[in-house]
Amino acid sequence: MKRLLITGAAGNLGKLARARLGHLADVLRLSDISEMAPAGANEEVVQCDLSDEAAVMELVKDCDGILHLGGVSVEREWKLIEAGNITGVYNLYEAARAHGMPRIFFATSNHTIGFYRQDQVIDTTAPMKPDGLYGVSKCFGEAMASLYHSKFGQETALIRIGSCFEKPRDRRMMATWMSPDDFISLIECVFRVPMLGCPVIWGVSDNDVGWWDTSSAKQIGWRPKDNSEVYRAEIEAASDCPDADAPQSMYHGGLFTAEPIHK
Ligand code: NAI
Ligand code: 15L
Repeated sequence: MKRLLITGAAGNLGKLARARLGHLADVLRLSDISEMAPAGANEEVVQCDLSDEAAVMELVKDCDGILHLGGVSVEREWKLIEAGNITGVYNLYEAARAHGMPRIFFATSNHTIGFYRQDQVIDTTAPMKPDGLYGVSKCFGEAMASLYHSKFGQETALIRIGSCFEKPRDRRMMATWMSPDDFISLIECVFRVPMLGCPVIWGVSDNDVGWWDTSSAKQIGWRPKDNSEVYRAEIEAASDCPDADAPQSMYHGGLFTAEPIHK
Protein backbone atom coordinates (compact mmCIF):
# COMPACT_ATOMS: atom_id res chain seq x y z
CA MET A 1 0.00 0.00 0.00
CA LYS A 2 1.05 3.60 -0.39
CA ARG A 3 0.52 5.04 3.07
CA LEU A 4 -0.09 3.24 6.40
CA LEU A 5 -1.17 5.35 9.36
CA ILE A 6 0.04 4.16 12.77
CA THR A 7 -1.71 5.80 15.73
CA GLY A 8 -0.16 5.44 19.17
CA ALA A 9 3.26 5.55 17.51
CA ALA A 10 4.96 6.85 20.69
CA GLY A 11 3.70 3.85 22.68
CA ASN A 12 5.23 0.43 23.27
CA LEU A 13 3.56 -1.37 20.39
CA GLY A 14 3.66 1.72 18.18
CA LYS A 15 7.45 1.92 18.45
CA LEU A 16 7.72 -1.77 17.64
CA ALA A 17 5.45 -1.38 14.62
CA ARG A 18 7.39 1.66 13.43
CA ALA A 19 10.66 -0.24 13.61
CA ARG A 20 9.40 -3.35 11.83
CA LEU A 21 6.67 -2.44 9.36
CA GLY A 22 8.42 -0.20 6.86
CA HIS A 23 8.01 -2.95 4.23
CA LEU A 24 4.20 -2.79 4.36
CA ALA A 25 3.81 0.66 2.79
CA ASP A 26 5.73 3.23 0.77
CA VAL A 27 5.17 5.72 3.61
CA LEU A 28 4.45 5.26 7.31
CA ARG A 29 2.44 8.14 8.77
CA LEU A 30 3.14 8.10 12.51
CA SER A 31 0.89 9.82 14.99
CA ASP A 32 0.48 10.21 18.74
CA ILE A 33 -0.54 12.86 21.27
CA SER A 34 2.97 12.54 22.72
CA GLU A 35 6.22 13.50 21.08
CA MET A 36 7.76 10.99 18.68
CA ALA A 37 11.25 10.58 17.23
CA PRO A 38 11.68 12.77 14.12
CA ALA A 39 10.63 11.36 10.74
CA GLY A 40 13.14 9.10 9.02
CA ALA A 41 13.18 8.07 5.38
CA ASN A 42 9.68 7.23 4.10
CA GLU A 43 8.06 8.46 7.29
CA GLU A 44 5.71 11.31 8.21
CA VAL A 45 5.27 12.35 11.84
CA VAL A 46 2.03 14.08 12.85
CA GLN A 47 1.39 14.91 16.51
CA CYS A 48 -2.37 14.78 17.07
CA ASP A 49 -4.90 14.26 19.84
CA LEU A 50 -7.42 11.63 18.73
CA SER A 51 -10.19 13.65 20.38
CA ASP A 52 -9.58 16.56 17.96
CA GLU A 53 -12.11 15.86 15.20
CA ALA A 54 -10.63 18.19 12.57
CA ALA A 55 -7.09 16.99 13.20
CA VAL A 56 -8.09 13.33 12.88
CA MET A 57 -9.98 14.09 9.67
CA GLU A 58 -6.76 15.54 8.23
CA LEU A 59 -4.62 12.73 9.69
CA VAL A 60 -6.53 9.94 7.93
CA LYS A 61 -6.56 11.70 4.53
CA ASP A 62 -4.57 9.81 1.85
CA CYS A 63 -4.04 6.71 4.02
CA ASP A 64 -4.66 3.21 2.62
CA GLY A 65 -4.54 1.41 5.95
CA ILE A 66 -4.71 2.28 9.64
CA LEU A 67 -2.93 0.44 12.45
CA HIS A 68 -4.89 1.87 15.36
CA LEU A 69 -2.85 1.52 18.53
CA GLY A 70 -3.48 4.98 19.99
CA GLY A 71 -5.51 5.71 23.10
CA VAL A 72 -5.51 4.93 26.79
CA SER A 73 -4.14 1.43 27.28
CA VAL A 74 -4.84 0.76 30.97
CA GLU A 75 -7.43 1.64 33.61
CA ARG A 76 -7.52 5.45 34.11
CA GLU A 77 -9.98 8.19 34.95
CA TRP A 78 -12.98 8.43 32.65
CA LYS A 79 -12.06 11.80 31.11
CA LEU A 80 -8.87 10.39 29.57
CA ILE A 81 -10.55 7.19 28.43
CA GLU A 82 -13.44 9.15 26.93
CA ALA A 83 -11.10 11.44 24.98
CA GLY A 84 -8.82 8.76 23.53
CA ASN A 85 -11.00 5.68 23.30
CA ILE A 86 -14.55 6.96 22.83
CA THR A 87 -14.41 10.36 21.09
CA GLY A 88 -11.12 9.34 19.46
CA VAL A 89 -12.58 6.15 17.99
CA TYR A 90 -15.67 7.97 16.73
CA ASN A 91 -13.39 10.56 15.07
CA LEU A 92 -11.27 7.82 13.52
CA TYR A 93 -14.23 5.95 12.02
CA GLU A 94 -15.82 9.13 10.73
CA ALA A 95 -12.52 10.16 9.14
CA ALA A 96 -12.12 6.71 7.59
CA ARG A 97 -15.65 6.94 6.16
CA ALA A 98 -14.86 10.32 4.62
CA HIS A 99 -11.57 9.14 3.12
CA GLY A 100 -12.33 5.92 1.22
CA MET A 101 -12.55 3.52 4.17
CA PRO A 102 -8.94 2.38 4.56
CA ARG A 103 -8.73 -1.00 6.28
CA ILE A 104 -8.31 -0.76 10.06
CA PHE A 105 -6.38 -2.99 12.48
CA PHE A 106 -8.05 -2.09 15.76
CA ALA A 107 -6.09 -2.94 18.93
CA THR A 108 -8.85 -4.06 21.25
CA SER A 109 -8.15 -5.99 24.42
CA ASN A 110 -8.75 -9.07 26.53
CA HIS A 111 -10.22 -6.61 29.06
CA THR A 112 -13.46 -6.63 27.03
CA ILE A 113 -13.99 -10.08 28.55
CA GLY A 114 -11.79 -9.81 31.66
CA PHE A 115 -14.42 -11.00 34.13
CA TYR A 116 -14.59 -14.53 32.68
CA ARG A 117 -13.06 -17.02 35.09
CA GLN A 118 -9.88 -18.80 34.14
CA ASP A 119 -11.64 -22.19 34.22
CA GLN A 120 -13.83 -20.99 31.31
CA VAL A 121 -12.61 -21.28 27.71
CA ILE A 122 -14.43 -18.83 25.46
CA ASP A 123 -14.56 -18.05 21.76
CA THR A 124 -15.15 -14.69 20.09
CA THR A 125 -18.95 -15.09 20.29
CA ALA A 126 -19.00 -15.06 24.11
CA PRO A 127 -20.87 -12.03 25.50
CA MET A 128 -18.59 -9.21 26.63
CA LYS A 129 -17.69 -9.03 30.33
CA PRO A 130 -15.45 -5.97 30.62
CA ASP A 131 -13.38 -5.62 33.76
CA GLY A 132 -13.18 -1.81 33.98
CA LEU A 133 -13.85 1.46 32.18
CA TYR A 134 -10.91 0.74 29.88
CA GLY A 135 -12.51 -2.59 28.95
CA VAL A 136 -15.84 -0.85 28.39
CA SER A 137 -14.14 1.62 26.03
CA LYS A 138 -12.73 -1.27 23.99
CA CYS A 139 -16.25 -2.82 23.85
CA PHE A 140 -17.36 0.54 22.42
CA GLY A 141 -14.59 0.38 19.82
CA GLU A 142 -15.65 -3.13 18.79
CA ALA A 143 -19.27 -1.93 18.50
CA MET A 144 -18.20 1.04 16.34
CA ALA A 145 -16.27 -1.26 14.02
CA SER A 146 -19.28 -3.56 13.72
CA LEU A 147 -21.61 -0.62 13.02
CA TYR A 148 -19.39 0.88 10.32
CA HIS A 149 -18.97 -2.55 8.74
CA SER A 150 -22.72 -3.28 8.65
CA LYS A 151 -23.72 0.21 7.53
CA PHE A 152 -20.89 1.21 5.21
CA GLY A 153 -18.74 -1.90 4.54
CA GLN A 154 -15.75 -0.56 6.48
CA GLU A 155 -13.28 -3.42 7.10
CA THR A 156 -11.72 -3.80 10.55
CA ALA A 157 -9.73 -6.55 12.22
CA LEU A 158 -10.73 -6.47 15.88
CA ILE A 159 -7.62 -7.83 17.52
CA ARG A 160 -8.22 -8.66 21.18
CA ILE A 161 -4.64 -8.47 22.35
CA GLY A 162 -3.72 -10.52 25.42
CA SER A 163 -0.37 -9.26 26.72
CA CYS A 164 2.15 -8.18 24.09
CA PHE A 165 5.55 -7.73 25.67
CA GLU A 166 9.07 -9.00 24.97
CA LYS A 167 8.43 -11.86 27.44
CA PRO A 168 5.53 -12.86 29.70
CA ARG A 169 5.83 -10.88 32.96
CA ASP A 170 3.88 -13.08 35.39
CA ARG A 171 2.06 -16.40 35.66
CA ARG A 172 -1.17 -15.07 34.14
CA MET A 173 0.71 -13.99 31.02
CA MET A 174 1.69 -17.62 30.41
CA ALA A 175 -1.87 -17.80 29.01
CA THR A 176 -2.25 -14.28 27.58
CA TRP A 177 1.18 -13.57 26.06
CA MET A 178 1.67 -12.57 22.42
CA SER A 179 5.27 -12.27 21.26
CA PRO A 180 6.46 -9.23 19.29
CA ASP A 181 7.20 -11.49 16.28
CA ASP A 182 3.66 -12.90 16.34
CA PHE A 183 2.25 -9.37 16.66
CA ILE A 184 4.14 -8.27 13.54
CA SER A 185 3.07 -11.33 11.51
CA LEU A 186 -0.53 -10.73 12.60
CA ILE A 187 -0.45 -7.16 11.27
CA GLU A 188 1.02 -8.42 7.98
CA CYS A 189 -1.83 -10.94 7.64
CA VAL A 190 -4.49 -8.31 8.39
CA PHE A 191 -3.24 -5.99 5.66
CA ARG A 192 -2.49 -8.72 3.11
CA VAL A 193 -5.61 -10.90 3.23
CA PRO A 194 -7.77 -10.12 0.16
CA MET A 195 -11.15 -10.00 2.00
CA LEU A 196 -11.20 -9.08 5.68
CA GLY A 197 -14.72 -8.17 6.81
CA CYS A 198 -14.87 -7.43 10.52
CA PRO A 199 -13.61 -10.48 12.42
CA VAL A 200 -12.71 -10.64 16.11
CA ILE A 201 -9.36 -12.39 16.56
CA TRP A 202 -7.45 -13.14 19.75
CA GLY A 203 -4.00 -11.60 19.70
CA VAL A 204 -2.20 -14.36 21.52
CA SER A 205 0.77 -16.63 20.77
CA ASP A 206 0.61 -20.41 20.43
CA ASN A 207 0.89 -20.89 24.20
CA ASP A 208 0.40 -24.33 25.80
CA VAL A 209 -2.06 -22.84 28.28
CA GLY A 210 -4.86 -20.50 27.25
CA TRP A 211 -8.49 -19.56 27.74
CA TRP A 212 -9.41 -18.47 24.22
CA ASP A 213 -10.51 -20.52 21.22
CA THR A 214 -8.22 -19.05 18.60
CA SER A 215 -9.80 -20.64 15.52
CA SER A 216 -10.96 -17.30 14.04
CA ALA A 217 -7.31 -16.46 13.26
CA LYS A 218 -7.37 -19.04 10.46
CA GLN A 219 -9.69 -16.91 8.32
CA ILE A 220 -6.89 -14.38 7.83
CA GLY A 221 -4.20 -17.06 7.51
CA TRP A 222 -2.42 -16.11 10.76
CA ARG A 223 -0.47 -18.81 12.57
CA PRO A 224 1.31 -17.61 15.71
CA LYS A 225 4.65 -19.38 16.19
CA ASP A 226 5.84 -18.53 19.69
CA ASN A 227 4.97 -20.22 22.97
CA SER A 228 5.20 -18.77 26.49
CA GLU A 229 6.22 -22.20 27.78
CA VAL A 230 9.91 -21.44 27.09
CA TYR A 231 9.70 -18.83 29.89
CA ARG A 232 7.88 -20.97 32.46
CA ALA A 233 10.86 -21.79 34.67
CA GLU A 234 11.98 -18.15 34.67
CA ILE A 235 8.48 -16.86 35.52
CA GLU A 236 7.83 -19.40 38.24
CA ALA A 237 11.22 -18.77 39.86
CA ALA A 238 10.60 -15.02 39.92
CA SER A 239 7.49 -15.03 42.14
CA ASP A 240 5.39 -17.17 44.47
CA CYS A 241 2.20 -18.65 43.13
CA PRO A 242 -0.67 -16.24 44.02
CA ASP A 243 -3.56 -17.63 46.11
CA ALA A 244 -6.27 -19.45 44.15
CA ASP A 245 -8.79 -16.74 45.04
CA ALA A 246 -6.52 -13.82 44.02
CA PRO A 247 -7.82 -11.89 40.96
CA GLN A 248 -4.75 -12.81 38.94
CA SER A 249 -5.55 -16.52 39.53
CA MET A 250 -9.30 -16.24 39.02
CA TYR A 251 -10.06 -14.03 36.05
CA HIS A 252 -8.92 -13.68 32.45
CA GLY A 253 -8.35 -9.95 33.11
CA GLY A 254 -6.21 -10.60 36.20
CA LEU A 255 -5.52 -7.57 38.38
CA PHE A 256 -7.56 -5.25 36.13
CA THR A 257 -10.68 -6.80 37.73
CA ALA A 258 -9.58 -5.38 41.10
CA GLU A 259 -8.94 -1.81 39.91
CA PRO A 260 -11.08 0.95 41.38
CA ILE A 261 -13.03 3.46 39.29
CA HIS A 262 -10.29 6.10 39.05
CA LYS A 263 -11.29 9.71 39.79
P1 NAI B 1 0.81 2.52 25.12
O1 NAI B 1 0.07 3.15 26.26
O2 NAI B 1 2.26 2.30 25.27
O3 NAI B 1 0.55 3.37 23.79
C1 NAI B 1 -0.65 4.05 23.53
C2 NAI B 1 -0.31 5.39 22.91
O4 NAI B 1 -1.52 6.09 22.68
C3 NAI B 1 0.56 6.27 23.83
O5 NAI B 1 1.77 6.61 23.18
C4 NAI B 1 -0.30 7.49 24.10
O6 NAI B 1 0.43 8.71 24.15
C5 NAI B 1 -1.28 7.47 22.94
N1 NAI B 1 -2.53 8.16 23.28
C6 NAI B 1 -3.22 8.12 24.44
N2 NAI B 1 -4.26 8.96 24.39
C7 NAI B 1 -4.22 9.56 23.17
C8 NAI B 1 -5.02 10.53 22.53
N3 NAI B 1 -6.09 11.09 23.13
N4 NAI B 1 -4.69 10.91 21.29
C9 NAI B 1 -3.62 10.37 20.65
N5 NAI B 1 -2.82 9.45 21.21
C10 NAI B 1 -3.12 9.04 22.46
O7 NAI B 1 0.05 1.15 24.82
P2 NAI B 1 0.59 -0.12 24.01
O8 NAI B 1 0.99 -1.15 24.97
O9 NAI B 1 1.53 0.31 22.96
O10 NAI B 1 -0.77 -0.63 23.34
C11 NAI B 1 -1.18 -0.19 22.06
C12 NAI B 1 -2.65 -0.50 21.88
O11 NAI B 1 -2.88 -1.88 22.06
C13 NAI B 1 -3.57 0.23 22.88
O12 NAI B 1 -4.74 0.61 22.22
C14 NAI B 1 -3.89 -0.84 23.91
O13 NAI B 1 -5.16 -0.61 24.51
C15 NAI B 1 -3.87 -2.09 23.06
N6 NAI B 1 -3.52 -3.28 23.83
C16 NAI B 1 -2.22 -3.48 24.22
C17 NAI B 1 -1.88 -4.60 24.94
C18 NAI B 1 -0.46 -4.91 25.29
O14 NAI B 1 -0.21 -5.99 25.83
N7 NAI B 1 0.51 -4.04 25.00
C19 NAI B 1 -2.91 -5.57 25.36
C20 NAI B 1 -4.24 -5.24 24.91
C21 NAI B 1 -4.52 -4.14 24.16
C1 15L C 1 -4.02 -4.46 28.12
O1 15L C 1 -5.08 -4.20 27.55
C2 15L C 1 -3.01 -3.42 28.38
O2 15L C 1 -2.98 -2.45 27.36
C3 15L C 1 -1.61 -3.98 28.58
O3 15L C 1 -0.81 -2.97 29.17
C4 15L C 1 -1.58 -5.26 29.43
O4 15L C 1 -1.80 -4.94 30.74
C5 15L C 1 -2.59 -6.26 28.91
O5 15L C 1 -3.86 -5.70 28.63
C6 15L C 1 -2.80 -7.47 29.84
O6 15L C 1 -3.94 -7.83 30.08
O7 15L C 1 -1.81 -8.07 30.26
